[in-house]
Amino acid sequence: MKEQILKLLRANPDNYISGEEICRRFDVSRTAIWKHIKDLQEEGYQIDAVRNKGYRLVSIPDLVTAAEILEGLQTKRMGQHIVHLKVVDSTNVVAAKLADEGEPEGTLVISDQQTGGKGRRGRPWFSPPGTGIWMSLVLRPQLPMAHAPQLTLVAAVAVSQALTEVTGSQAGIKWPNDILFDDRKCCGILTEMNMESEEITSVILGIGINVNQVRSDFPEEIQGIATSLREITGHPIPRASVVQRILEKFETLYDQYVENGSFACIRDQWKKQSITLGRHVSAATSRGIITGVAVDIDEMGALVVETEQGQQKVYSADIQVS
Ligand code: BTX
Repeated sequence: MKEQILKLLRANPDNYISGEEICRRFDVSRTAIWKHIKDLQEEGYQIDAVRNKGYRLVSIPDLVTAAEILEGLQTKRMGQHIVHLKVVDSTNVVAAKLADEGEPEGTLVISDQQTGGKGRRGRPWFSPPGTGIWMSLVLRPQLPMAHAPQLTLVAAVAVSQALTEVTGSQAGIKWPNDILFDDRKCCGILTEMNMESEEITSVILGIGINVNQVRSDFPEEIQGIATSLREITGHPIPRASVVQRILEKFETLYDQYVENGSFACIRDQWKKQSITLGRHVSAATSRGIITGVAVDIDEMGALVVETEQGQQKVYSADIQVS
């Protein structure tokens, strides 16, 4: 009911909608309406309430609730079911649990804050309240296990395209899972796979984006490497609109990728968004450190590095780019 009232007010930004009309439309009492309006106001919606005139929505807060994300979202599956939480340890953990319980592909878990946000290899992901996007999508791709890491690359293309559009500045992919602006990290992607007898049952795609932080909001240890969309554009950005663009871009690319069953169909778009190719890289792999110039990405998503000993492929690593 609260969502329906919000929809009605949103559709009439220039008019007051009388309490009487809302009662009639939704067949509820005046008291019930007043309670919902109060709840919305507490969430941060500025609603003008004038005796004998009714209610008018004056401004919308920066929220990542289901109501804000679903408003105008142009996807078929991605994000059509949203679990929004105020605070959580990690959205990836919640999404994995929901996936185990049978939630369908496209379910989105999003939180205002994470207390145990995780990066790769057990590293922490700083996820303060109200300023970033901390979200995880449940995926159920029909793919061989060996292809799962490619989903990080597909997501990186979608996110970097969306962030380029939203900011008007070029976002670049640092292989395999970071999105940077001017060599500063704005987004990290963490893909985790669940399997049963050698088959993928679900993949949890976790995406963390710094949106409205200013430099002093970052803890000291990442102040020198992190940035936010606000820093890039010089103004705050509504987080829900960024989530929408990402879901829309990702759905298109993911469907294309799963249908083709190969990263090859995304590869050119990845190259276009990459800031890795052509740069000198140092990759810490399980076989040791590989250094050289990143010259290509192959059809499996491995980074091809030209070293003094010839070309070597890097399948999984942390890399430093210089
Ligand atoms: P990563 O291992 O590539 O990066 C982690 C490193 O990034 C940290 O060691 C730190 O140096 C730096 N870092 C930490 N927080 C931030 C930040 N907010 N901005 C910039 N740099 C930072 C990257 O792992 C993958 C991160 C995925 C995060 C999402 S959020 C939603 C989902 N839930 C969850 O627990 N993780 C994912």
